[in-house]
Amino acid sequence: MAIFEGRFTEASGLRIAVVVARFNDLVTTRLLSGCLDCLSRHGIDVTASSSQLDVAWVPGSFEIPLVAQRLAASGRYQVVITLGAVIRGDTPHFDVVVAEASKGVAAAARETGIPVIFGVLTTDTLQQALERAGIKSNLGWSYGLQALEMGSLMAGLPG
Ligand code: INI
Repeated sequence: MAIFEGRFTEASGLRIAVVVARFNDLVTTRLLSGCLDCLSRHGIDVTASSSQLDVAWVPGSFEIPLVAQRLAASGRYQVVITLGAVIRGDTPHFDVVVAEASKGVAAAARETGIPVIFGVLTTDTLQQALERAGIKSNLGWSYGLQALEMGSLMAGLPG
């Protein structure tokens, strides 16, 4: 019997792309900072001269899937992380943006075979989003961890 599970200690060989939405950048810049802190503490070079990490900015969460798919298909990265914040209170078309972002991210992963981490916060208020982006905890850190786990897991799977 084989048991497949990702490790967090073999990150040095990974190349990672992060796609971040500028919309609600009060929240998304904090998610990015938590994510980079996690990656850095697990051995990823997150400095400006890094050849292991690239960051792509998109206007909003709606645009995340297109860019995530392009980067995943490039062959350069083993994992793509997406970061965004969609806040219901301020967004009449909340459901449309969230549905497109989530379905698009899932499709990008399936169609390329590269894990694409869904790091788009969906909350009712800006306060809730900020609480999850550093005021209480920072989910950006968790998304970084999930990326490391999936990168390692996929590398160990057959096929
Ligand atoms: N994009 C977000 O990432 N979060 C939001 O809360 C949001 N609101 O409120 O509308 C949002 N809209 C922009 C959207 O993602 C696209 O950038 C825009 O529609 C252009 O395609």
